[in-house]
Parts: sequence; C-alpha cells; structure tokens
Amino acid sequence: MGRPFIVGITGGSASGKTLFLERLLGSFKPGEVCLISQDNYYKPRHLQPIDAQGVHNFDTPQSIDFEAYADDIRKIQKGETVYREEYTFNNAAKKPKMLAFEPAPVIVVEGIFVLYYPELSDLLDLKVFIDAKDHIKLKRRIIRDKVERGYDLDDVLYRYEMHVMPTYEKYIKPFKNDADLIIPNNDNFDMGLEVIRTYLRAKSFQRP
Ligand code: UZR
Ligand code: MG
Repeated sequence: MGRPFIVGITGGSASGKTLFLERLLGSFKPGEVCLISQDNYYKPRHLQPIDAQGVHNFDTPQSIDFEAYADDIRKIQKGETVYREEYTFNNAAKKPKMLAFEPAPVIVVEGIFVLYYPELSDLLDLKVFIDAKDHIKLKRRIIRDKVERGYDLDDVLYRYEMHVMPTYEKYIKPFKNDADLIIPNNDNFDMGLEVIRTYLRAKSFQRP
C-alpha cells in the first residue's frame, strides 16, 4: 500500500466533528478509511490538571497524551495495526473496549487539539475546521453531555464557561487560520460533507 492520505478534523467542542465523521465514514467500506480520534488519548483522570475550584480540567492541551497519539498515527502510516483502549469519559458504567486501528488508504485524525500540536499538525495532508456559533455549541454540549456522558447541568455549564470557552479562544480558534477548509455547521454541514466525501473517495482509489 502507498503512503496513506491523512486528514485532520478539528473545531470547538460540540461543533459537530464526531457526527460529521460518523456520516463520512458511513459511506466508506471498512478498510478504506481509518478514524483515530483524540478522545482515546486523554490521560487518566489523576493526571488531569485541577483548577482553582478543585475541578479536573480536560480542556488543556496537557490533558492529551499527544506523543502517544502522534506515535500511533505514524505507526498506522507505516502499515502497522495499533491497539488502544477506548476512553469512556469517566462513565464507570461503561466497560472500555479494546480498539484496533487498521492501516487504510485514508486516515482521519479528529480532535480539539490536532492543529495545536505541531507534532500532530505536521502529519496532516488536509486540515479541516468545523465551525459553529458559540451558543449553538453550548446547546449541543448540554444535550450531548447529559445523554452520552452522564454529566449534570451545573457541571456542564461550569466547565463550558471555565474550561471549554477559554480553551477554544486560546488553543483552538487561532488555528482556524491553518485550516485548508472551514465547514460551517450552525444548521447542517451537508455540502461540506459531500465535498470531503468526494475528495476522499478519489484519494482512497488512488492508493490501492
Ligand atoms: P468533543 N471531556 C469530558 O467531558 N470528559 C473527559 O473525561 C474528557 C474530556 C470533554 C472535554 C472537551 N472537556 O471539552 C471535550 N471537558 O471532551 C472534547 N470538560 O470532545 O470535541 O467531542 O467535544
Ligand atoms: Mg467528539
């Protein structure tokens, strides 16, 4: 197999990255595209920084083991399968699965800090930024954190104001300038998705 094409997808929390990728990957066969998400590289809770109120802050770039993430991306790029335990967002009720990331002609790297770290950003052939207004991201985040991650409202609002927004302003938004494509997702991302899908489809054919 030739060298895979590596796409990075970033954007603020709840901008729609994960949904965008579910839709995108849904139109490829297994083996055509491999998704390796930053979520699986959160450091364990006891290594997360604690703020002045004693609350864990998962929104600093230090919360990610970016070296392990970059190493794994390089391994897949070289044709190796990578194994990594799923991150369950501290949901004790959920038993983590062992994930296998298989080499593929197209590799997708997704997360809030993939453009922030040069070690990750330098690996990317195409950089995509999913963009949404702040109040829309907050609305999605409230719903998502309750339904999928089991956090209560006070917790979600505190983290959004104290961690998520400051991080967005400091470590995510400035890197919008480095993106090749910005896809607005206040309402839907359908046209952006179609463009990326067509382009990646061509890339997956080019590399048998
Ligand atoms: P996306 N995050 C959690 O909620 N719990 C964790 O254990 C680890 C991370 C959140 C993190 C960040 N912040 O905003 C978000 N907090 O996951 C990034 N609080 O994921 O890009 O899918 O929103
Ligand atoms: Mg996500």
